[in-house]
Amino acid sequence: MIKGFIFDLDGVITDTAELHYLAWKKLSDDMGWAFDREVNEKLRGVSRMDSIHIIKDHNNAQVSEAKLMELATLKNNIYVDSLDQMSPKDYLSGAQELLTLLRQEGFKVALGSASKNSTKVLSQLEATKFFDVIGDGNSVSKSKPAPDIFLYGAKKLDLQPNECIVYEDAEAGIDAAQAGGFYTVGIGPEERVGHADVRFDTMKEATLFAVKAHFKDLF
Ligand code: B16
Ligand code: MG
Repeated sequence: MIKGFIFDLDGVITDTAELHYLAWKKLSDDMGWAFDREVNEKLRGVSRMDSIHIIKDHNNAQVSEAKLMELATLKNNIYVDSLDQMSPKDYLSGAQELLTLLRQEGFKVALGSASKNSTKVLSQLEATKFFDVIGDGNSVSKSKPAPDIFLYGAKKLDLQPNECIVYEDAEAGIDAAQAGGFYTVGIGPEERVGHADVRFDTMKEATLFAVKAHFKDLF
């Protein structure tokens, strides 16, 4: 029986990818590093420190771990400032409606994001009220594709993984949820999340009705 839902944040509830892109781009420009949207796509669902390693490697740069942490902090300051412009108009289409319906139907709901800034993002969206548990980059040390963040959410919801459906837009996110024994809904193209139990191009299509229709024996 499905009793709970666990949602990734960026790419599922809202699209912070553009703000992450602008902040990494500013840092890269200041460093004289190459960085474009293709590289940014590789950072989807990836933790901040793993992200800066990907950018450093892309540039064949030699930088100490201490300096990388300093640079990641600089990027984060730019990113966090840019979150001030977010508001409830920035839900991905369909996300707010789904969260509202899950509350009405009495499902338990957790966040399972790699971001250490999820509290601020949810607050800007006025979405905090939709979540019983906030699992994010501050909750666990091993990031996706390790299942830890979703296992943390399920445990806090007092549910088993096979009682939860995870919504994810990243390949590593679907891998993480499957490694933990969760049912999965992939948001995005086949080549990215085609390994999910069910896939939708956008959140708008990933309604409770559509998900119930797919997992009909579990409701
Ligand atoms: P922060 P998600 C991820 O969010 C983003 O997709 C990824 O680009 C970002 O690096 C990561 O959060 C960490 O974010 O720097 O705010 O801690 O998709 O896991 O919600
Ligand atoms: Mg994501």
